[in-house]
Amino acid sequence: MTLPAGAHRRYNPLLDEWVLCSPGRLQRPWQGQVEAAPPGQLPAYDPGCYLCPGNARAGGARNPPYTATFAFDNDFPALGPAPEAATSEPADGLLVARRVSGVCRVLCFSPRHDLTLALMSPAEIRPVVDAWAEESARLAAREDVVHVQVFENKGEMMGASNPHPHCQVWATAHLPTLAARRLAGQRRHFETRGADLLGDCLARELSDGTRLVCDNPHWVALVPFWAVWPFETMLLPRRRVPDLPSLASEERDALAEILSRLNVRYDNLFGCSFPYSMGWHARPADGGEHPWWRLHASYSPPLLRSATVRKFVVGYELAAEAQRDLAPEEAADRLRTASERHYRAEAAR
Ligand code: H2U
Repeated sequence: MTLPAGAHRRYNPLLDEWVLCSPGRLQRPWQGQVEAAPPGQLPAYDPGCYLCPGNARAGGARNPPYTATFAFDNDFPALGPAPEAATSEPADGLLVARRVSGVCRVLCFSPRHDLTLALMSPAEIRPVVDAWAEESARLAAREDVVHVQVFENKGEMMGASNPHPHCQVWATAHLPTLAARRLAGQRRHFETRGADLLGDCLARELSDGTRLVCDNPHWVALVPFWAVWPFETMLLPRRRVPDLPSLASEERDALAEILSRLNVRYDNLFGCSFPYSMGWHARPADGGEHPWWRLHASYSPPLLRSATVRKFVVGYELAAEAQRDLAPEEAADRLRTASERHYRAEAAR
């Protein structure tokens, strides 16, 4: 496949949107914002942390002396039981508001305050994979839930409120905007081509190779052709599974392994604890089969040039269309050549 050498647009069939790709634009000088360097070494236990074992949380509850993962109801949930207030559905379609209901959970990955997935071994990550699956299954089984969103905000730059390794799980009675677009995109491809969209993309990427980052017998990490964030990646299972609970034991082990490798590569890219937002995308929990849906995870990291210079989603992007300066193929090449031995382990030798 020959790609245009200069500026061009790429189509994202999953979200039915375009991204403007302007390779070479990274040459421009940068005299803009430089972020503070990420915090250095943290203590293994922080008596002031709301998430460490045995500590009191902001809402007053006390964490148990947990030894692996620990999940609890968010003390400051964005959603709760459906409020009584009436919905607003005027006939003219303006000023529409609907009630929402849901459940918000917090999941700690480890009792250790100083770890991240990049610093945990695959054996330590496996309980995290199981906890993602358990939380998803339990919430998806509820009558009042049609969508379960697992996501992790890592790093101050991405708005994480606490460095203790954790993610959140929000389950809702409605299908959120982006999940609905993922559903439409996968369904459209299935109905016109008779196969699942991400399975077809995976086959193309495996034969092309230029956007692959790393893989194992069950998973592939790649930079999507239509990536928006400079070092955005997608994790795809080789078998079409619709959600986390459907993963077999060997697929969960392999997921823990590839998560470890991908996160180490990210940290090694700029020699820092790499910030990102990560989300799992599973089929709607509405009881439907959704044969078009393939489970996938997206990593959206903000860093562009170094540990302290990030990409800003502003200007043209807010006014017109997503845009990137670094070609996805170049980002994949840099992630592919990054070491899988963590720089901190290397420094300790
Ligand atoms: P973030 O770092 O992605 O913000 O996630 C931390 C979540 O933990 C956040 O949603 C919750 C916050 O509401 N939290 C509690 O539920 N209890 C606490 O004592 C502190 C933080």
